[in-house]
Amino acid sequence: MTETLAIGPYADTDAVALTTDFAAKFIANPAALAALSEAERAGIKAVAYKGHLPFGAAEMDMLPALGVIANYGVGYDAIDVKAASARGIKVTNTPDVLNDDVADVAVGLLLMHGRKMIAASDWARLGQWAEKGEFPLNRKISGGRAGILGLGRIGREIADRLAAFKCEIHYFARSEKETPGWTYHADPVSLAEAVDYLVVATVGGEATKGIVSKEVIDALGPRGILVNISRGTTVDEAALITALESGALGGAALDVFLNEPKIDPRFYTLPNVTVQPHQGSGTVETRAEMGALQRRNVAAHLGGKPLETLVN
Ligand code: 8YV
Repeated sequence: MTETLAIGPYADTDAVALTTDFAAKFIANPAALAALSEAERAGIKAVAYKGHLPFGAAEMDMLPALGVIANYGVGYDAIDVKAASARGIKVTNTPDVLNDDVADVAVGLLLMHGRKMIAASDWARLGQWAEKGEFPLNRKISGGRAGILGLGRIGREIADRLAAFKCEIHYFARSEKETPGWTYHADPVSLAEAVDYLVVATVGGEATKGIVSKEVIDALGPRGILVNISRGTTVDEAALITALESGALGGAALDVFLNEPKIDPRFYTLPNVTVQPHQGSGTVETRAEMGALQRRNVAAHLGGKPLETLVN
């Protein structure tokens, strides 16, 4: 009987590898656990988890032999780590391998938004270039004042990229870091006041819920651009939409939302919003590395070896 349960929407390559390496059993989401027999659940020692649906104490209690939850992703806010630790269950994630891709999407979003590249593409494709002439002038991004909220591994990659775009770099983090001439702000409001663009790169979860508050949004102001590649939960979305509708905030370029993929439909109609479908780490190359790291953690647990990227 299989010892590994793969939960979530896996790409074919990962599904094949999980099958080859562990003869994994697949279920679509945590709710599908209930459909497994008691004997099947009792045999599961490792969960390879993918997705953003909550995986908590109730799910863990259905898997009495579970020893590891190997998450496919750096963010593990969907997993109740406290509940896992209380049950002696290890949690692992996939840090570092996705830093470049997520940072690329953050900077890409800022450029797409400021330079109105989606509308400009439509202008050409739909014949307006030939009919009406030049696309309307838009907004210079290079050389602006950029704020990074959360200067972890991904935040640093974003800051490095924006520094290469000649931006002034400001940041907020829990503590001041060793940085090459960047300006530290002790709270998110003072960070937002100091910048033209605010890029949210902090972890998700309870501790950062709504850290981009109405006050932060108001401080960013009518010319401000909010970029979010972290989690939908980090932003007060109701305040964000109100500010975008009234013009209190200039614009937002977002890869993450509350209630993905059924996000608030107003994001699709507001003209000052650029939307990406949570694709930060979504390249063939990076997803292959994330899958491989997840599987190394599963293999390490099943083989009684130290886990590579342990969270708890
Ligand atoms: C997801 C992510 O893991 O790493 C993260 O924290 O948000 C993503 O890379 C990916 O969408 C698969 O669910």
